[in-house]
Amino acid sequence: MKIKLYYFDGPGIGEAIRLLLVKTHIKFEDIRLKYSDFAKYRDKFELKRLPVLDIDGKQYCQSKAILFFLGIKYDYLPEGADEVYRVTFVMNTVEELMLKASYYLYPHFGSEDKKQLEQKNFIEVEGPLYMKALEKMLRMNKSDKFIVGSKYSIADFYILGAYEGLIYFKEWNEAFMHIIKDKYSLLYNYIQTRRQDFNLYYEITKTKLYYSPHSKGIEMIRIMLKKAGISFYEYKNEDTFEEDYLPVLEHETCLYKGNNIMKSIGYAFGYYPIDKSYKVYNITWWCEVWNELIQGCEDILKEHEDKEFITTRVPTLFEVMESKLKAGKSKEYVVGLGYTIADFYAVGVWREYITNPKLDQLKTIIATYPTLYNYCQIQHKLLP
Ligand SMILES: N[C@@H](CCC(=O)N[C@@H](CS)C(=O)NCC(=O)O)C(=O)O
Repeated sequence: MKIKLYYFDGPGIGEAIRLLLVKTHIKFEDIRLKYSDFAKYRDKFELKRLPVLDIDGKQYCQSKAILFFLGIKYDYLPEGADEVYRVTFVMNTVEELMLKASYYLYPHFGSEDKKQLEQKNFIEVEGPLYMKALEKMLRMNKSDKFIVGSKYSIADFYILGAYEGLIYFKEWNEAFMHIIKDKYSLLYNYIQTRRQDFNLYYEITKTKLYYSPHSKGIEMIRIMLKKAGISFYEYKNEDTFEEDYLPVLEHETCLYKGNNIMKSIGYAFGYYPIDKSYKVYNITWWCEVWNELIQGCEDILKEHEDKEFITTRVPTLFEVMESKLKAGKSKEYVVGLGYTIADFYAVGVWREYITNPKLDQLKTIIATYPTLYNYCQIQHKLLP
């Protein structure tokens, strides 16, 4: 079963669906479109709005309908009439609350006086009305760890998704968070407890790797990030950044293009030691040779070139790599006695190109260079 979730790159009404899928350990492609690009995709979707869940090509839309659908499928819907009423009550209340909160951010009346009036009304009247109703629901429930019943229901995902929106938008965060914490502590504590179930997911979504189907050498970046213990999120249909800048890694700052990403992250984690010039030379040597191989393979895959590159140039490249590896300090690492970015390049190329069935001759050729072949096979198994 292939599942894709289309939504924008932010929490919003799609977040509850993401959380349900994450909690259930369902593998899905989390396609996060940029709003500015949405016009290009809009007509693909029945109601021309997101979120849309695509299961093996069948589309499901309307966020709450999707949650009920997944809720029944994965057992997040209680059975009794009373509990189903409470789940639906919570979801509708949160939905209305968020709608009114969005008027707080973007007041629909133009003048400044009315804006202030509307915001005052939300803080003093509307907000408390809905928040008290939610807190009452939690107080009446048999557990204060879940909003309805004593296990996850779609209402919990709905609340958590909305809460992420509050954190995400600075103005909301500043305006509402202290109120929720001070006045609705039961609700606040429940959310904090539940949110811990998603620590890993939120950690992962902080570092973002953007690329497009045309980007090259993504696997080596993945290997390095995993090796460095950095969790990350992949955006594989990226088209906001110009193709020439891809891949892009957002990790504290934005790093552009594969080789720069490898060097910057590699340097930060000790995989690109620039204190020794001979090491820099050797690492660069290996990376350049792998890059040449990548370029040649890409040309073949794009059918810009016939397989002559493989039969003529590749044996030469493997030959020089074989002798350099043999002459090195260790047969386990290409430079020195520990991992460097050159090893990540090697295994990235092994996984993306050498073992690619469309480039079948490569594997036969490399097998004739035993030191290089063994090194690649061993590191492919050892590296994440
Ligand atoms: N009732 C729908 C609302 C969908 C909706 O309005 N989605 C917004 C994003 S939160 C959207 O797709 N906006 C794009 C547009 O209006 O062009 C649902 O719950 O799924």
